[in-house]
Amino acid sequence: AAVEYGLEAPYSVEYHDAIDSTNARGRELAKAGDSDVVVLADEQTAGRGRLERAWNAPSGGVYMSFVLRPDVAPMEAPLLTLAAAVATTRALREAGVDAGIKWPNDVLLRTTGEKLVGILTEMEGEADRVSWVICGIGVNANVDPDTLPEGATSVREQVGDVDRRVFAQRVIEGFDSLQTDPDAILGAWRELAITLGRRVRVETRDGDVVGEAVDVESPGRLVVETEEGTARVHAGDCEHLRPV
Ligand code: BT5
Repeated sequence: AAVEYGLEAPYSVEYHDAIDSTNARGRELAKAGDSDVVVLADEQTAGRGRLERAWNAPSGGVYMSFVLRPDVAPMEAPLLTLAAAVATTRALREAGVDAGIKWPNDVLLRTTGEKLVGILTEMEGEADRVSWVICGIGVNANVDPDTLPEGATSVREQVGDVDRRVFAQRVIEGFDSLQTDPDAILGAWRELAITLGRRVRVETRDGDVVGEAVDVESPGRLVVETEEGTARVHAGDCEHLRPV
C-alpha cells in the first residue's frame, strides 16, 4: 500500500514502498555527500533499533530518516533525538493519541506505557563537528497490533488510521522548526516527558543507576537523584530504563 507523499518540506523526500532500513539508506546518501533529505518508507525489511536490536516495521507504519549536516559537535547529536521525540509526540497528540516521551528515545502511550515510536540517531564526524547525522523515526501508525512485539501499540489500535502524508508533514515541520536550539528542544521535551518525576532504574554497561529522574540536560543527559547523590546518564549509555 504505497502512500502518496507529496510533501512540502524544506528537505527533498525520497519515498520507498519497501526498503531494508531508511537509516541504512540515509547513511548511503550521507556518505555520497547528500544532505537535507528525508527517506520515507511504507515498510522496512531490516529495520534497526539501538544496540544491534531489531525494529519491527510492517507495512502501514511511518518510517523516516532525516539526513542532515548540522553544525554541531558529535556530543550534541542526542539533542536531535530529543527534537525528533518532541515533533513526533506533538504529531501523535494532534492525531488524538495520548503520547508521551520516555527518555532517551521512545514515545509511549501515556496510560499503559506501550511503545508507539522508536528513534535511532547515528552519526559520523570529528571531535568538534559531525560530518553527518541520520535521525531515524519509526512510528507504529496504520498497523495491526498483532504484527508488533509484546508491549507495543499502534495509532490504528488507539484511534484508527491516520493520514500518513499529513502526519509525516507535521513531524518534518516540527522537527525542522526546533533545529538544534537546545532551549527550545529541552523546554518542549520536559513538557511532553513521562520519565521526569518518576523513580527509575537506568541500566548501563557500568551498572544500574536507581533514583528519581528529575531533569534532562543539554545535550540529552538524564539527571537522576540517587541515594548517593546526583547522577547524570548519557543517552548512549542507557541500555534500558524501567520504572521502579
Ligand atoms: C528503538 O530502538 O526504539 C529505535 C527504533 C528506530 C526505528 C527507526 S524506523 C526508521 C529508521 N530506520 C531504521 O532502520 N531504524 C529507524 P530500541 O530502543 O533499541 O528498541 C528496540 C526494541 O523495541 C526491540 O528490541 C523490541 O523489543 C522493541 N520493538 C521492536 N519493534 C517495535 C515496534 N514496531 N514497536 C514497538 N516496539 C518495538
